[in-house]
Amino acid sequence: MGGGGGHVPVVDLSRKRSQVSELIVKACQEYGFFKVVNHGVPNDIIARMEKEGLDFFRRPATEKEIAAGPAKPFGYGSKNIGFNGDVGEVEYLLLHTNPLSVSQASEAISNDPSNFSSVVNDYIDAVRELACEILDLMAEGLRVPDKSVLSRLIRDVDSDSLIRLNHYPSSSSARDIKEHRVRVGFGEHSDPQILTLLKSNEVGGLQISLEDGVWVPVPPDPSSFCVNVGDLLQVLTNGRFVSVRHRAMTSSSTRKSRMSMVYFGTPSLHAWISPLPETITAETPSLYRPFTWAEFKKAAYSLRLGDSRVDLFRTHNPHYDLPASLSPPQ
Ligand code: GA4
Ligand code: GA4
Repeated sequence: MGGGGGHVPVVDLSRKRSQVSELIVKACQEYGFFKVVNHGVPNDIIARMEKEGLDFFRRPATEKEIAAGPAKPFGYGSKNIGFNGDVGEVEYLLLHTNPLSVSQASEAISNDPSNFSSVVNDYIDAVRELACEILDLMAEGLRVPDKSVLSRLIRDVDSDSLIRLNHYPSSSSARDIKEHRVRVGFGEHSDPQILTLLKSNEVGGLQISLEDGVWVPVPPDPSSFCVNVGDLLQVLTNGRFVSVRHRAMTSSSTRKSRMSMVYFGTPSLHAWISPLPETITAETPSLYRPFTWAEFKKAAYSLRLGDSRVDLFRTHNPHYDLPASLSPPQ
């Protein structure tokens, strides 16, 4: 695993299990981010998903708008992120991972909906397995006796997990390229969920933020998955793991566009989230109060993209008594 000097941690999942789990814990504590190689997700499953995404984004704007659908924030979107005025140089497809939602969304997205659903479902099944494997390794590294306590949250049949395809157009003019002019594709934020697995093509743009606010570019590498610690995992580990702030910039040096495929491992809406007992000690008492994913999600969508959400749920926070609009029904 490399660290510092502009490098990001890389974890080889084919190495000895005890070493892998240690490296993962270290990366999650220091960065909230790492790359995995030898991840076991079959290349053809990735390639087929990539093709569906590129075929879709290549279609004329008028056809893509039809795929936008009424169920905001799901379906196709362009430039607008969330509901509170955030924008970026990005177009996307956002889907719920449950098979019924996938098949319904496919009707508006593809001319061959049954093929589209089966490609997307295969991809979802493969990345969910990888996410669960990584969560089990984290639990082992944290010395949590119940090894599947984290992965169970996203294996739930009512999991609120998402899949998102982001397409970042390449710089529009020769002048942009010449002057290395970059624009914000997807602005600085942390992911609200438990764990994010991101796969991109060979075009760069992803950057992670270190604690001191320095931006570190993540070199594009089609053979790896990027793993982000989400807000819920920060809470579940009582702040030992940090949810990494990251952003995506449009490219300045190539005419090729960037596409990323992102899986957000998420519990069910009614799941209760609070620090695992093993992470609560005399020196570090529980930093967060218990809440449901539904409550956290509502808070996330009521704030701006770059706002910190976890702070609202800290036990010592003056906002502990949340406004009624953010409180769970009692
Ligand atoms: C960031 C991670 C996922 O892409 C996402 C995003 C969601 C959206 O685009 O609709 C959010 C954003 C993300 C964080 C805060 C809220 C919700 C936009 C926004 C302002 C789908 C998610 O779950 O949270
Ligand atoms: C917040 C959490 C759950 O209550 C909910 C909500 C959903 C709804 O249809 O009421 C959303 C809202 C919640 C977040 C953004 C989207 C979806 C309304 C809305 C504008 C059921 C959910 O899943 O997301």
